[in-house]
Amino acid sequence: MNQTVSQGTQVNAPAYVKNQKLIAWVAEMAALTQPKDIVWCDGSKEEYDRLCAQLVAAGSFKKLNPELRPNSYLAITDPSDVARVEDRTFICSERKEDAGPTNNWCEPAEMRAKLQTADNAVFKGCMKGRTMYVVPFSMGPLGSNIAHIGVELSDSAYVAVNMKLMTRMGKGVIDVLGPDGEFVPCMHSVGAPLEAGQKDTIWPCNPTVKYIVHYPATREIWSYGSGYGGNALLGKKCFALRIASTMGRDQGWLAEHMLLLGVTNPQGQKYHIAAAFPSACGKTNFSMLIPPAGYNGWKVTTIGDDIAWIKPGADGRMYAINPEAGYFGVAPGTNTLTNLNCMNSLDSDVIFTNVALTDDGDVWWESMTDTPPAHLIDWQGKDWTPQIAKETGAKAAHPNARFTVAATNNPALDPEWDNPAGVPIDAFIFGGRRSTTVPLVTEARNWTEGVYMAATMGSETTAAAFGAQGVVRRDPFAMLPFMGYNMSDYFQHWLDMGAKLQASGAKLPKVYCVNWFRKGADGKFVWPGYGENMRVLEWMLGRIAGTAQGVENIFGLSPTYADLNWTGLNFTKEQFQSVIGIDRAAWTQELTLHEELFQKLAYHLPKDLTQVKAQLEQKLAA
Ligand code: SAT
Ligand code: MN
Repeated sequence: MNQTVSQGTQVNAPAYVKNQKLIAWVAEMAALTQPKDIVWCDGSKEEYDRLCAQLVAAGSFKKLNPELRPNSYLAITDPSDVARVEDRTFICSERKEDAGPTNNWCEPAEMRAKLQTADNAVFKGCMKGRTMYVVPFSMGPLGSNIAHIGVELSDSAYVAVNMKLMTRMGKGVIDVLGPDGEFVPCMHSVGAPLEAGQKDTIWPCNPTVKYIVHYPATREIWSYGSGYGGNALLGKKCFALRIASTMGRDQGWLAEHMLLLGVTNPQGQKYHIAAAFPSACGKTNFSMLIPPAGYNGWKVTTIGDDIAWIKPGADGRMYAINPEAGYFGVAPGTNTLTNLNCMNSLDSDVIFTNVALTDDGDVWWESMTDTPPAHLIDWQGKDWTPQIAKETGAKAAHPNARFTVAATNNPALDPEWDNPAGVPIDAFIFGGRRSTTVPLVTEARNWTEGVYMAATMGSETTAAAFGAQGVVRRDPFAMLPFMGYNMSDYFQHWLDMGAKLQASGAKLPKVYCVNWFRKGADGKFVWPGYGENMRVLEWMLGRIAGTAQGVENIFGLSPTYADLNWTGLNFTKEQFQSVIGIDRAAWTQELTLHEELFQKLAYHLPKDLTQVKAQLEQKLAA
């Protein structure tokens, strides 16, 4: 073991690191976890290439065919480590009520004992035989007043290279941090120490012990046992949502599970939309939407595909940035028809995880092409042919297989995406995956009804989280797995933010509830989705501008068939009726589910929301 590390004082910090708090923390963590050495990441291309080459040499990365997919890699994980682990995710606030009924809670002292201080604490010596990477990153444009800095310590080179693509990472962040800047400490270990002479696996992780822990009071993250996605890339869900939501509550801003897009109409007017959907419900596709035939002169541009940080500006409007700098998107289902911009983003400089490998050294996943290749190596390393798939149902790619790519690869990237001031939001969209009940689009009549729509959102579960798929669960604001504090207090925070801005004379963003996923009697999606969602967007912009009409229903205001632009699409009145209609019986049932949610969230549940529910019930009964 490296002497300097075991002493816990010398951590080989480069001369440009002036922040003593950071150096002391790295020393303390090295003493706890006992890595064999420490590497401070500078974020350079040389460093990225060197770490990728190391991962290739270790067998963790396969370099893809440089002719077909330049500078790109494939990583295959342990089969036990393929998604976020919600049942192992904890919010450790002092009081259980502050984590609320939607989070796993544990007393901070008890959790610290398990992780750090008890004799058998999991972080003790957990990096033995491994390198500790010091990964400084900024969530948001460097130096933006909406941005915040984090430092992740990780014993995974996979994490270091993914963080390079997903965040602004490296020396520039250390410069902004300066001698006494604040940072969120993010501790990560795959939980697989190596004894002397022990051979490493290609995806080190701990298949049985996992902890994804947040201490909101001290703004710390501790993640153990997983190397995958949101479990391990701690800037994403752990910091940018769970810790940041708490910071937002305390400081008067919002950290949301939302994509951000710009829409420019043929007259050159530009609007900005923030849209919340649960994981794997098409946020990346929506954020890169290509307007369909008949929409000449319209342009959609991407600011972010997953997370938005939103702060009120001096003019009373809400300004949003994308705290991330890359996309960690779902591969299966992505193709040139569903998301051409995304496919073009993936031409080079990509890290793929758990997709299939073609015989000529490229990647493939379900529905990437109409005709699958005759032979593949699937994500579990087995031979795969269309025939085998037919017989056994074996998937070539894991349903939660992902690509990691820098935002700058996206041909539809919005010119303002890196603007430190952010973009002003004109509308919020909330959407779940619902085969029934919820109409294609509904406008809230006011802010409170909008908050109600978001709070009561339900969605069928997807492969993004470990566990059963396709089960409807309430997913308020698409934040259920990502809330850093009590959900009811968060509803109140949204109501308060709206009230405060409205009192200042500002015009609040409009709020919409959408559902692209209603199914017909044949079990197939009725709405074509993807680029055709532009028709719904156009209606919203018309509403914002005061030119588009709609009709009131129980729930809010929806377009009639005549209110949408159908140029270029053959979609009948009957089909439209089946995606927009409100079924009273289904809604009576739906409201009993809202009631169930409200009972669960009764502690601090805002009265405004129970009032909206009472009004809906009255309308339904009328
Ligand atoms: O949290 S992940 O980054 O693994 C993906 C998601 O759930 O959206
Ligand atoms: Mn997400």
